[in-house]
Amino acid sequence: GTAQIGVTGLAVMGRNLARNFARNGYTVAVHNRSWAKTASLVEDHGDEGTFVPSESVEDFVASLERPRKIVVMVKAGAATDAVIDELVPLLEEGDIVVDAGNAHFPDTVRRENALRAQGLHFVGSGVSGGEEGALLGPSIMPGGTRESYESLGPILEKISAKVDGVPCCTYVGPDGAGHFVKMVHNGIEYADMQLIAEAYDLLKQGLGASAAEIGQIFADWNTGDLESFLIEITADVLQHVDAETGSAFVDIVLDQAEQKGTGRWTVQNGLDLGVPITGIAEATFARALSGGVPQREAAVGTLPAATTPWEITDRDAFVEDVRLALYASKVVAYSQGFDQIAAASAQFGWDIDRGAMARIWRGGCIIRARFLNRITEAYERDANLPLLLADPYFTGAVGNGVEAWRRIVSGAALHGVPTPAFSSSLAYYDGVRAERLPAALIQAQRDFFGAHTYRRTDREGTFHTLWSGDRTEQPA
Ligand code: NBP
Repeated sequence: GTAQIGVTGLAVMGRNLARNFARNGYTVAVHNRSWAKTASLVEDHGDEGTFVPSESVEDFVASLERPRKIVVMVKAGAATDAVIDELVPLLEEGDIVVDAGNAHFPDTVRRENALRAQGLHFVGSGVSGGEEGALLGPSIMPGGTRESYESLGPILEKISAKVDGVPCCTYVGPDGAGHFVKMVHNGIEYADMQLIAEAYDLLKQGLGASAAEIGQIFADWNTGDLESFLIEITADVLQHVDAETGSAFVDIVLDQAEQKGTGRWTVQNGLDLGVPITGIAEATFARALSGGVPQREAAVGTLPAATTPWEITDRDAFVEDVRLALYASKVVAYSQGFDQIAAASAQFGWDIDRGAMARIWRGGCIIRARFLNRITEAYERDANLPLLLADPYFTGAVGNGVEAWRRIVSGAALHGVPTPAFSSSLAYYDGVRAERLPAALIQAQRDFFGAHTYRRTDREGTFHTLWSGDRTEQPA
């Protein structure tokens, strides 16, 4: 075979990835379970580069030069297993299978093990950026063996997004590491979106501002520290007018947020690892609350608010407070996400470079943002940084906004504006910086009812108090 890379699964994502490879000068073998998608790709875009279409998997595999590099871009789950099962008997030692779909990382660990046992490389790769990213340059997070990255990496780097000439693709780590990092990326995306939505709600309820006015505020914010794809599209969406009714588009959209499940995976894993990713969790639950129709119907107009109207005298000062609170909450959400990556990396022996992850998220993906540079710099200063918030830059940047953050969160509570992500982020901030936490009381309670023991502040050792006896203390 002569094709340098193959793509199987030519729905929107695979089709655009295949075109991206071709436009970058690679000869691309293309295949889809049903022929129609392959035919239409070659018909509509055959002039963009060199495609080698095949109707059968056998011909597809035969059309590739060795070691073969095959990107699988089908529906995550059973479809991915079905495609792998079809491919494997046709492959030879050293061939590389890349799963670029949204696999759950434990599936990737399982598949990598199975293929490695057969002498094949399996690369679970996160790909972010949606349809447009796939075509014009996504952020790519490949896992698997380092050996496979030597030949595959340059091709993926070539088609990835570039920021300041630097590719938004790098080797992430063994087996499930790539899909894990993509999962956390999506979790952070949930948090980022929720925080933006809360900022919008605060501006709407606090100022009584219209969607278009708030859109302008977001557009202004996009010229500063908050500059990012999500802030940019928020400005755009808020200024969009519904053609049918002439109302602001956001005002006619049903207020129930859906989810495909990656936020849920992130939260489940946060629980498994015991990492407090409160921003991501609140964002995931906020979507669930919005979709809880029976509960909302039972509560609207029934639960007393006991609020007073929010009288804001200095509009500009309020807008700046919201901006600072948004930035601080956002840093908390990212700090927590990077803690989760560190914990998984330690648990699974992945040795993930967190600074490099921030670097490859600067372009191509949904959370691309100016401030990711700052995260990379923080991990360059200290690769083992225990807490992103404790990096001097972020301590300063967040510290600068703490008073504003408190004004906004307390104002939201007083005036009945729900801000689960802003509030929980501030609670996390205060919790993690507290010299002493009420966890002491919890540990004492645990010792009381379950003899779970405790340690003391004044000397080494583990102890138990005889609560139901004479209440003397014993070494445990
Ligand atoms: P879909 O997730 O809609 O999957 C459709 C593709 O899967 C078609 O090519 C279909 O073939 C193939 N397929 C299915 Br379904 N079952 C199959 C089977 N048993 N054997 C072989 N092929 C099978 O496509 P998509 O929306 O392009 O997404 C592809 C992947 O990328 C997914 O994992 C998705 O989660 C991920 N994704 C990522 C982003 C992002 O921003 N990174 C965005 C969207 C999707 P057919 O044509 O014969 O039915």
